[in-house]
Amino acid sequence: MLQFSKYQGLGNDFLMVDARDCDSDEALGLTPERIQRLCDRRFGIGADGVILALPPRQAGDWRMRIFNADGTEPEMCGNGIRCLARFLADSDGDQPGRSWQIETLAGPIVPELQAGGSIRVDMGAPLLEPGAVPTTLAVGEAGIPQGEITIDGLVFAVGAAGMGNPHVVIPVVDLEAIELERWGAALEVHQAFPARTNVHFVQVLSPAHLAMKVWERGAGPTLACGTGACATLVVCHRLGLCERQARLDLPGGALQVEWDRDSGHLFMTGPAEAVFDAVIAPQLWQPAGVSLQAPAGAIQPERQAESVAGEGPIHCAQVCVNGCIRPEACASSEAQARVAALLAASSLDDLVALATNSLESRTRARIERQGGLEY
Ligand code: ZDP
Repeated sequence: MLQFSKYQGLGNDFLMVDARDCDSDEALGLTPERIQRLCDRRFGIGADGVILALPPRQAGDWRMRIFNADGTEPEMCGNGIRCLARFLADSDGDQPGRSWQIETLAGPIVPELQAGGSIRVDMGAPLLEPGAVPTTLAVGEAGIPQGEITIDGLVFAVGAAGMGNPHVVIPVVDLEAIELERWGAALEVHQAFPARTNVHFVQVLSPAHLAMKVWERGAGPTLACGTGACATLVVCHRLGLCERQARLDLPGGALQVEWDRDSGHLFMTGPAEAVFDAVIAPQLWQPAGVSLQAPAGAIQPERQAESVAGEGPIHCAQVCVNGCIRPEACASSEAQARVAALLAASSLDDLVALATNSLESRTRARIERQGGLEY
């Protein structure tokens, strides 16, 4: 039974999985195909991505992995890390002032709970070397990768910045007039961005107030993008269009972003909210076309040979994916016997009540911490 929680930050929504006691990332069995199915808004749960809270590998408190709705794995996610901070706080009972060092593929990122419910994140320094974004655009007068990109005969003057993940930023006069679906999709896969890119159109309302629209790599149009808001501020500031600190209005709401002069780091402040806790339905977790009942003897030949010949412990999560291969020696046979006994002694109603109680106790704890909202 895989529990997850859905969280959203300015309408950028994620399925959060607490895997902090998981020995290996692989043991979770999260494949690109499963991620696509979970994130599907009609046939699945619906989300812009899946986020895992994992044990640290270096000096961090925890490690985060994020997957886009298409199953690809970006380096970082600004809205996602705010959601992760709120999720950790809800799970562990943390209070304002608490911060964590979170390991990501973009390096350590530090979110901090603020009084009033928002989360301020030290997003690190932007990457402005073309190779680090990555982009083939050369560094221009503004000291950032910049240039002109032509699509269908239309010329876009663009700037780029990396926040661990790639971003292209296009200042425009009228945000409303932008055909996001058309230009976002084309720019995401433009050859100037070999790892594809997130795409942001921005209109300058005043030097401390920007409005933007987001097309996310691997997810399409989303309501907000935290790394994108930071990249947008950097590009606009370098182009002389805004201050070092600004409010950025996204379709899902506003973020405050500051590019600190001393540290060179970006600080992003915004909300993150719990939506619901639940359990993934088994059929959503199965590989397509595979029944829930493991077919007898359906073991991959090389794995079978290895396990029969091999001594020592078997890693069930890897070797026994299609069913237990050595039930007589299975380390978890005792656990299996307990489950079998529970199933034999419980009605379906009892089991549903059991699952509901565990979710309900988590929700109740959260509500109590928030000062006792009534349903
Ligand atoms: O770089 C990418 O592939 C993005 N889709 C990752 C997600 C970024 C996000 N929008 C953010 O808030 O930074 C979640």
